[in-house]
Amino acid sequence: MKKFLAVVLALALVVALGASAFADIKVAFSQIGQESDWRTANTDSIKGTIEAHEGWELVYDDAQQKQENQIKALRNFITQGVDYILFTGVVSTGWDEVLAEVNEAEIPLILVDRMPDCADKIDYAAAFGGDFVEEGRRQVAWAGEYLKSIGRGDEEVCVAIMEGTTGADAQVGRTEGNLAALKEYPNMKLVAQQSGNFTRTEGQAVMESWLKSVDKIDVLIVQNDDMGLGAIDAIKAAGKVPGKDIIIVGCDSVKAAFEAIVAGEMNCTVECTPLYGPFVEKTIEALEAGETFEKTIVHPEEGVYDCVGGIDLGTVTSVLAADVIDSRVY
Ligand code: GYE
Repeated sequence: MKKFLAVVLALALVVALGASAFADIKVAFSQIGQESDWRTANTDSIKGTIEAHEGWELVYDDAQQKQENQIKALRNFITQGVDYILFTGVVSTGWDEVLAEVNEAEIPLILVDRMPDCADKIDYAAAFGGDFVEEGRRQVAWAGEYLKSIGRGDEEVCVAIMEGTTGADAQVGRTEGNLAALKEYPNMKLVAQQSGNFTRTEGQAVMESWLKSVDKIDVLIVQNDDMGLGAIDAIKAAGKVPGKDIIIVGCDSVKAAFEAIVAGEMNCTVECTPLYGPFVEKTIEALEAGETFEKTIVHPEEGVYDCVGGIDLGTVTSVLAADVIDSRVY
């Protein structure tokens, strides 16, 4: 009897070990860091989706904004033999070699958020990211159209652009869109342009220094909401009224920005969704089922939010209502 029990137990152990060795799909995610509310929501969305999926195991790495950490993490993922790699690069250049290694290891690569500039030269299974040039265009176009709507379309206004992390796809694209759109509004004159690194603290510091060194700023374009919220603190501390003395247009559409807009301290935010979890989940399920995707970058739909209404940017502009704010999870 004892012997029989031992055999049964041993068999059960083999089955259990076998199941854990074969059932788990290891999904690795190389995340940039934790610089903003957008990033937190992005991490939560991807982590949460993978962790909740039966049979999937998450291998997560936070690179603390350092490219060398991301390169190390990717090589680690290869050594561990993960089944999928999710990747967003802190900057757009310098990934050719390590992503070629991922390709050589034949680990399906899913690009999310910020694209590497070598995307054309490497293989990837799917890609989801913001249309950053378009977001940048929308920011300036909103300000230009708003100025027209309040009778300031012919007035020379001074514009400051606070950029995201230098060299990040989101910064490069938004700056390109910002500058291209400024050409459409000759009354808007660029007087300052500097990085606030996508963080609230640096946004506040850059604004503080501008308020001392730049003669006049009428419009502040911030390439993410967090920097805008930091700038609001600096503007208030300098005795000026954010949202009135300085028109502020953000990007991301995080809940805190919605609240600032409703409070009249910010004027508009252009949406960029961080919620890639469901996209990633569907993609991996489809790849597991043997489907393949075209090599193309998918840009999820995005809107623009304000409290003004009636500004046509060729995209949906929504007036912030309580239900929109309440339903925002980030
Ligand atoms: O706008 C910013 C974040 O890459 C789209 O990174 C993302 C940007 C986002 O830190 O808040």
